[in-house]
Amino acid sequence: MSRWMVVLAAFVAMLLPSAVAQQKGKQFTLKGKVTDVGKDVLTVDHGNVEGYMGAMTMPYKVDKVDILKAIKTGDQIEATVYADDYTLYNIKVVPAAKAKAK
Ligand SMILES: [Cu+2]
Repeated sequence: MSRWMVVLAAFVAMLLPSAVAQQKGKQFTLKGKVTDVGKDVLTVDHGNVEGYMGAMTMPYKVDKVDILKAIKTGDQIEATVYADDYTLYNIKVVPAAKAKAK
């Protein structure tokens, strides 16, 4: 590898993370029931997200993979989502009693 290539590679490596962390779109609150807990994906049967998407069951990435250890199928969750991002942020498990009372 030439010296120029090394410099170029270092430059590209520096740019990549900022390119991946694109600007977030509009923020919404998603509420739903977990239908599957994957290794780094959570499948959620979510209700209508006003102004974003209708009710459906779909997989989402999560902001922190560790949270998946605390979540199980059937859990009622609430999370923040951003338009066209398909990632759940600040996931909160809603206690069953509270979810039922609603
Ligand atoms: Cu959806």
